[in-house]
Amino acid sequence: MSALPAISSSSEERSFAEDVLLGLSQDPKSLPCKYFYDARGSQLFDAITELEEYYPTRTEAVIMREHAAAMAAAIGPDALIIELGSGSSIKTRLLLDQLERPAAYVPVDISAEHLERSAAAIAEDYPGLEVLPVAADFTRGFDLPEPTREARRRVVYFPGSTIGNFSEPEAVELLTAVSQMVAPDSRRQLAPGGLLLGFDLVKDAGVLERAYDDSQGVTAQFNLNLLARINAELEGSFDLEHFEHRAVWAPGPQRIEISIRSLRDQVVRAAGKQFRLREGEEILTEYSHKYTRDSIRAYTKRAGLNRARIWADGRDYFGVGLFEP
Ligand code: AVJ
Repeated sequence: MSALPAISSSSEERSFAEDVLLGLSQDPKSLPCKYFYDARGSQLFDAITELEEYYPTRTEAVIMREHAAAMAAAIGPDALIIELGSGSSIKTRLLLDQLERPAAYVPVDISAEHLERSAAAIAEDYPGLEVLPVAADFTRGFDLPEPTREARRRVVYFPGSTIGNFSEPEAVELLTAVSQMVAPDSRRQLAPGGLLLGFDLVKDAGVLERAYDDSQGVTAQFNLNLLARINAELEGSFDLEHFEHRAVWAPGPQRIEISIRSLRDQVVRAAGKQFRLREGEEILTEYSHKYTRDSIRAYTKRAGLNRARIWADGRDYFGVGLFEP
């Protein structure tokens, strides 16, 4: 067994109620974006990926379609593929289609039910591939199952620019934990492994803001759904009519900052406590950091992944890089 250590900032085993009470008691108020993904939130995110304005998902899939063969050649045969995320997307298949004799595929996802479904689908589509699902919040660390067939190296696949949800120190912590997991290991005859990482590139602020504040208001529903979830699960009293979605490009920290803004002075209840919100006050709900080739390489180098090979789409909107020790 080989563990991916937890990153310090991840909420220990704090419950939804504890995270909500903690976040709404802070100034500025905030709520962890991982709570977006209840059943309704996951449906809304799937709808977001189809939106014209939301380019990341389809752009990353184009990169995988065009370059997965080169990525697979660089990864080589008999690799153990560990995906941070359940692998329910086409991108995973585009990679698995090209890999030579992968030793096994280990999808890691916080939602056991979602994981079960997508792991079964992959196992069905790739009958010769050992699929070893791990239900875990990867920021809390997890143990790696042993594949039946010896792997030559370990490669972590982390698509979707989900790395963007982490602040710089958290991202470097996570990348460092990944770097340790894919490090060479003479006892197991493991050669140095790698990280195949999807990351969104810095671009025109208007393109970025439209991707997170679409004209149909689907992202607004996705964001405000978090309040509906608090109402449903924590006896919340949020009236969604009195809040609005905000998504703004912050050029300094190079991120989209998503928040829920109160449209009036109001007092709300959640998880048994009352909270005052002033008119205009914002509850931060998500950061989505954007990178340049230089900035993402600075992060991965700090994590001990010094070599990089980067593929991008024709508009240089999105990047996928193979980062190796
Ligand atoms: C799933 C975290 C990659 O940051 O683009 C999409 C989530 N938030 N629209 C992103 C998201 C608003 C998405 N990630």
